[in-house]
Amino acid sequence: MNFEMLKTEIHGRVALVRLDRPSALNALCDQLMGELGTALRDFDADPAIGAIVLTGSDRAFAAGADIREMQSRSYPDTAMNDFIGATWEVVTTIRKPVIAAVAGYALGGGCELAMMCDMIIAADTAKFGQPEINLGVIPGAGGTQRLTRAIGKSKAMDMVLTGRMMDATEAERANLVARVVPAGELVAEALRVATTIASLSPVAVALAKRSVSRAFETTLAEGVAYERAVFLALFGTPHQREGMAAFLEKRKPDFI
Ligand code: CO8
Repeated sequence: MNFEMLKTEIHGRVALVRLDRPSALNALCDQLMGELGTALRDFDADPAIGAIVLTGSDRAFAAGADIREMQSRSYPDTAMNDFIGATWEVVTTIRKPVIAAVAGYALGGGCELAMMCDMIIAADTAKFGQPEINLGVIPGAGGTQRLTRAIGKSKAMDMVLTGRMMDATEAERANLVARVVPAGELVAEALRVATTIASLSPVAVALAKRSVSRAFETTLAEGVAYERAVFLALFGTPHQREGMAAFLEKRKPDFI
């Protein structure tokens, strides 16, 4: 795939997507978001890919939506053109696991993009924040909702109302990130996690992701009923037979 603001690499069954707009700390302009949507959709449709890692540079995962591009927008235009729309939601429509590997700044839309992924692995240099309040606006790509679900009301209010940044240690303590690793090991660690996931049953992985994601959308009783239906449905797949037989035969399962 050829992009101007992204770099992509294939590592076995894992696709690595690197935001690559260094002149603006990976600010998420329309073109970059369009390219990201194309790359993610293509990898999602490719059966040779089992998981995706989304990363930025050492300095910035992404410093937010592009302020230069947004600055001249006015209310009737933004309402009529829905300028956030589908390009920003695309990550949430991907069926395969997407791991955000965050070093440096993940601010505003950058933090929101990371939170749309299925898990965040952070370098010890990562800095998360929703600084939109300093620009006279508020988060616009799910920040007030996903951050609050991730870290709770009081801390989310602290972040959203003051616009302060949170370092990697605080982010791990607050459950915003799954793990923190030294900056030099970030991409390797994310690729290791993604490679493990990509070696497992693709159907079980997709349904496990969907079931956990359900927890954010529904009641406990409905979520548990959904999980039960998925669990039972997986007994209709060859992967359940292979996984359980491999355990009993004391060998590695072959899901792919
Ligand atoms: N948009 C556009 N350009 C940016 C952005 C951005 N968000 N962030 C940095 N840049 C540019 C700078 O303008 C600068 O460009 P130039 O060299 O041409 O002047 C270059 O990147 C380097 O930035 P700095 O010189 O500022 O670097 P510093 O190391 O001094 O500071 C910071 C780094 C702290 C990250 C600083 O750049 C900063 O505060 N950036 C803005 C952070 C921010 O406010 N983000 C929130 C943006 S609003 C948002 O994300 C709303 C999301 C809504 C989603 C849906 C919308 C479509």
